[in-house]
Amino acid sequence: MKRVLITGAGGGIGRSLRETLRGVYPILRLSDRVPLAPAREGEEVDRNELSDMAAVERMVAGVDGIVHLGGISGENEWPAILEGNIIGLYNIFEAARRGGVQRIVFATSNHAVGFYPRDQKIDHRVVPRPDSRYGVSKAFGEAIASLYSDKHGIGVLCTRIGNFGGKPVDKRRLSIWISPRDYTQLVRIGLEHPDIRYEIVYGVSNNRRSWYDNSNAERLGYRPQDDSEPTGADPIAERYQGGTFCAAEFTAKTPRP
Ligand code: 15L
Repeated sequence: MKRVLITGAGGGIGRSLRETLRGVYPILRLSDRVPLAPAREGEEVDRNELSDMAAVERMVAGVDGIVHLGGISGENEWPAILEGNIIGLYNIFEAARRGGVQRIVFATSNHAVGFYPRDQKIDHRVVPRPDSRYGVSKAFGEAIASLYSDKHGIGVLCTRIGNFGGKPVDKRRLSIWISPRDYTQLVRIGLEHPDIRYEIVYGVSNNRRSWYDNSNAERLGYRPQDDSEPTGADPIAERYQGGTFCAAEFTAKTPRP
C-alpha cells in the first residue's frame, strides 16, 4: 500500500487515524466535505462531496486502498442519509472499481444489527436487523461491498464499529466500545491481510461484556489490546462506593465488609 485514502477524515475516527497511520503508509490522502488541517509531509488533503461522482473519481485516482469513514455518522432525515450513505457509498465503490482500487475498509456500524436483543451474542453471520434509517444505510453498504467483492474482486473488510473513543461514556458503550489503537489494528488488517475478499468483523475492543462473537476478526489476526473495563482497576476502589478516594493511602491488610 503506497497511497491510502481516508474519507471522512475530519470526523473523530478520521482525525485519530490520521495520526495513528501517519508514517505507516508512504502517503495518506485525506478527504472530507469540511475543511481539514493543511497537509503535512506524506499527506494529501482533498475537499469534496461524496455525492459528486466526478469529484469522487478524482479523489480515488491513484490510491491503493481506501478507508471509507465518510457520510452521515448517525440517524438523520432520509435526504441526508440518501445523499451521504447511499449515493455517496455507491460512488466510492464504483469509483474504486473504475480506478482499479483493490482494497477497501468500510466503516459500517453496530446499528446495522441494532435490533438484536442484548442477551443474544451475535457473530458476523447474522442477517442485518437495522435499528434506524442510518442502520439501513450501513446494511446497504455491506451489501454493496459484497457485490463489488463478488463481481469485481475488490477485497473489503466491513468493520461494524461499536463506539469509538478514548473511553466508554455509558453502560451500553461498555459492551461496544473500541479504542483508537484497537481500531487502527483492525484497519491495518483490512488493508494489509493478503486473503481478505469479503469479511464482516465487529469493531470492538476486548470488552468483557461484549455482545459480539468476534471470532472472524480473531481468525484474521485481530488481537485487541484494550478492554472497556480494564482488570488493572484497583480492587479497593472497585469495592466501595467512594471509589478511588477509598483506595488512596489504603493500608488495611483485609478490607472491612
Ligand atoms: C455509530 O454508528 C455512530 O457513528 C457513533 O457516533 C455512535 O453513536 C455509535 O454508533 C454508538 O452506537 O454509540
